[in-house]
Amino acid sequence: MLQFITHPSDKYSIAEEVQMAIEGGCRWVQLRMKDADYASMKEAALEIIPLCRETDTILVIDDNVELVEELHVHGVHLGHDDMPAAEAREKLGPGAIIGVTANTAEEIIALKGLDVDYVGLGPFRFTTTKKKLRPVLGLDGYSEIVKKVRDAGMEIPIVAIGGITLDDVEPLMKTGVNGLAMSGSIINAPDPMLYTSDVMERLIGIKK
Ligand code: TZP
Ligand code: MG
Repeated sequence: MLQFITHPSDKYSIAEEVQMAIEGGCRWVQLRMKDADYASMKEAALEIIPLCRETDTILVIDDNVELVEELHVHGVHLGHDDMPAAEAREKLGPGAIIGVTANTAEEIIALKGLDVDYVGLGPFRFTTTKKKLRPVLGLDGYSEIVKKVRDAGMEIPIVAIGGITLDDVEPLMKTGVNGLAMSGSIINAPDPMLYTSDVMERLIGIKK
């Protein structure tokens, strides 16, 4: 599974980015607008909601539980400084998708018993898309963390994130992660739609 994460770009609007990712075959979008206020996030969300609905694309919003509640999108992605997952679950109800960011096995294992749907584990490598980056994990980091989490009896889907490009799809999936999240490599590709479809093709070729 591929999650496309939006990021401000000089070339495209948020809606254009999402349109290209969807046309390339991606069916999971995270609306991430780090420096935006509530109103501009809402405006972008209202533009992309129809695109997502028409194509059965899952839409989660970064940080903003209130906007998820207001617009009834599928769910929220919560970072370290955001609302605790249990509180978000209480607000959004049992049907919402809740994703949480992690950098270590211990952080994932600490989620045991909480109703969290997936973990975004990273960064894989250095990236300029996120500020205050935590230590990079590399392929070995993913293999170790996935093993520890599974040994702890947790089956929670793990999504790799951070600096991921097309050529990383196969080696990363081999570490045992369940999916990938990508932003910059898609947005900055000469043809984001084609790049997304290449990623999707490689993902589909990998039996999980
Ligand atoms: N969390 C960890 S790395 C990252 C986030 C949101 C940025 C992912 O974007 P890119 O451009 O694929 O590195
Ligand atoms: Mg956050």
